[in-house]
Amino acid sequence: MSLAELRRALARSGLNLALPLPAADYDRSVSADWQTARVAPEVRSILVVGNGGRGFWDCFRRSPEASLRRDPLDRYTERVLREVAASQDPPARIALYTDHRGGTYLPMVALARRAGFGSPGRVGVLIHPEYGPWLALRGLLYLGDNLPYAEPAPFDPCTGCPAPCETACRGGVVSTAGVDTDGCFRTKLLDSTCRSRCDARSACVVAPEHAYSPDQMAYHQRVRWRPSTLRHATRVLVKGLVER
Ligand code: B12
Ligand code: SF4
Ligand code: SF4
Repeated sequence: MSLAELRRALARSGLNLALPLPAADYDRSVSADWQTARVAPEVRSILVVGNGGRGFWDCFRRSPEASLRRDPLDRYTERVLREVAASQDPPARIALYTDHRGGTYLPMVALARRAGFGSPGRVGVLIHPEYGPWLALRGLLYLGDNLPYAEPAPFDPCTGCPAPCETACRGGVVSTAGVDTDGCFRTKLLDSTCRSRCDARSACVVAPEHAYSPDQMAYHQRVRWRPSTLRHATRVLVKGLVER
């Protein structure tokens, strides 16, 4: 399947961002457990898959997974990626952004940057030239073909920007140094508004027309309570008290 055909197949389900990375570039970015020699020795290219704007959410809302209680969006993503992977000859392997090997997640942001998804903005998340901060990284396809790769063009949206993201942030955690992720998480625990929307992200001047819908935003902003989240929450709350 050509890159254009792969993109069309993914985009039909809302995964409208897919950029290839040569296997050697991928191997330079990941830990030992994630090397292609261990994950899929025969691969030549890795397709980094994500979504920008609202389309993916709309496709998901119409899917059978939307009524599931546990991780419905991730389960929808997994089905779509598996279906596209199975249509390859030979079938491709997949990895999801939530997968870990040897206790390590994939460095999805580093891989996406290298593939050309954009640059990290002051507001923390990657800023994409067309979709601004309104994108998410969903997973990878490991493919046997050599897909065409182009070095990403330089993109620096924050230099010279008046940075309305900084003043809009409810926790005061966005600065020229980027976002203080522990401070942001602490604010989310203490301020319920940040558990349903991110005013800093919404203030970004790049591509506001692609902003997530309120229900899409609320889904992504919620805190998912798991044992690891509890440990993380305790750590950032204690750190906040010590820093006072
Ligand atoms: C674990 C995780 C978290 C944990 C981090 C806990 C911890 N410190 O270990 C928690 C639950 C707190 C979290 C929160 C968020 N996350 Co997160 N997270 C991940 C995940 C699944 C793994 C990160 C990792 O360990 N990578 C491997 C190591 C080697 O790479 P790393 O870059 O050094 O990892 C560190 C950073 O990624 C950082 N981190 C995690 N999330 C985010 C988000 C932002 C904006 C920043 C600046 C840093 C950051 O924590 C990691 C460990 O220290 C990734 C997906 C992935 N596989 O990368 C998403 C991911 C990085 N998260 C993402 C997002 C959007 C968020 C949130 C904004 C979600 C939200 N709407 O609230 C928040 C913001 C962070 C904050 N303010 O606290 C996106 C970023 C996408 C983008 N467009 O740039 C990712 C890629 C998921 C996705 N589907 O797109 N996250
Ligand atoms: S969620 Fe709240 S604290 Fe975190 S960056 Fe957005 S506005 Fe700031
Ligand atoms: S508002 Fe400006 S400074 Fe803030 S993240 Fe967007 S482009 Fe960067």
